[in-house]
Amino acid sequence: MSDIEEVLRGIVGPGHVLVDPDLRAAYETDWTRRFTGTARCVVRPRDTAEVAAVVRACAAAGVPITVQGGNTGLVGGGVPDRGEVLLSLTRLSDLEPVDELESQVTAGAGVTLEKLQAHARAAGLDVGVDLAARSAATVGGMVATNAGGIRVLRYGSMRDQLTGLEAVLADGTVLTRLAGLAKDNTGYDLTQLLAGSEGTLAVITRVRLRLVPLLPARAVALVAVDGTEGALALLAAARSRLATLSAAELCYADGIDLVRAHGRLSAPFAEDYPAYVLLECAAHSDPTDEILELLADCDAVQDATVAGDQVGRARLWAYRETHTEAISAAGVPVKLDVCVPLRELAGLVAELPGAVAAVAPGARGIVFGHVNEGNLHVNVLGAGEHAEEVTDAVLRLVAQRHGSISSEHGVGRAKVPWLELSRSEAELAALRRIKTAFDPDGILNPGVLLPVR
Ligand code: 2HG
Ligand code: ZN
Repeated sequence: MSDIEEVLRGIVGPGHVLVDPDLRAAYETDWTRRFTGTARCVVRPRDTAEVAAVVRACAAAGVPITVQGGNTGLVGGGVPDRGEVLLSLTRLSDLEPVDELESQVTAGAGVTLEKLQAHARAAGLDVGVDLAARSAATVGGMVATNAGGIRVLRYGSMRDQLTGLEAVLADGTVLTRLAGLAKDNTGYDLTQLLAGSEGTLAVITRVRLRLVPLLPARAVALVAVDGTEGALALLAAARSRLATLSAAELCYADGIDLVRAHGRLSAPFAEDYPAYVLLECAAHSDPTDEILELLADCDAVQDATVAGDQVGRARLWAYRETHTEAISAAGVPVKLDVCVPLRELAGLVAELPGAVAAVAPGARGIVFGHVNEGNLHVNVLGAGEHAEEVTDAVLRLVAQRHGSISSEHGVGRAKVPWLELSRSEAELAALRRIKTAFDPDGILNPGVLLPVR
């Protein structure tokens, strides 16, 4: 038994240092099954003080750490590479009462989004971010990766909800900023710096989030359109006419076919169409009429179905939200999460199949995403040994069209070699200087976001 495991046992108790390969396994492979590595051990502290002690002990022993939340990330950022201590934060699950005066809440990093939603809703409020992995994704990981999801259109991504946090720095120092002040102009914004830093600068242990109104009346429309251009025309109409718009999602015929076969879902319409847009409106009073009027006036609409009740809404959302699980059931995909300016979207979608076929014959790309942000999830099945070439081909097309190689999932381990397509040399140098200032010995998430020095 090596020294560091003994020291960690002394900090978190023997039951929370997992060395047995069978016990480590669930932490060592990510949700997609594409990224896998070996941890020296898994350590599960229960509070900030234990996290700080773990980080201090690892720093003293020169042992690197991989930080993990709900392990729902899709770019390999939370799985170990080569024998790191895997620091799992799921036991940091304290949830403070909702601060109704400020409309904010403070939560431990390990609280799942679903638990936070239930907590906020019980107080008549809601969480601004929502995403399909809600039952397992943890708020610490969501802040660390600046998660997006299906409501970015209305409330922004995770960093926009953030009013403060607590984090452990690489030397074990605890940084606490949880007052949640609405205005606080006192120099560098460390809270925002840590959002999206993917565990490379500090370990986030608690977050303070602003909450949004709980909107009880919702209506969802699944709209058939003739392709990407039609989807964009509908989006423009929806953005200008629907004050209560809270989601605008895009999928295509091949994705719908896969989802239907996987979930045994009936066809949404009597005919098949090239593309589909899901719109959701949320308000205090029923927004159904508003949606129906828009659909009646918009030439891009080929057919549409609208649901206001909970069961009907869930039925329509399933066509979009089960893409990820249906794709994973068909194989281990190469997942690319990109965005381009909206004027480039149709051109990109049109050239994707050719670009994929040129480097990985027989592979197929399923495309879906958050159309409002020009954010496409390009999932390529059957790439086999050509995963790198597929990634390279798609990300270069995105860069040529002035887009980002990671729109909402982060860089993780998966996109590190392509970061220079989205960041200039000057920016990369600045990022490296920030990393060195926070983590001079490179013990936090080595190989994530930036290459190991
Ligand atoms: C979504 O929008 C998630 O459903 C997952 O970001 C995307 O599976 C994916 O590629
Ligand atoms: Zn997404």
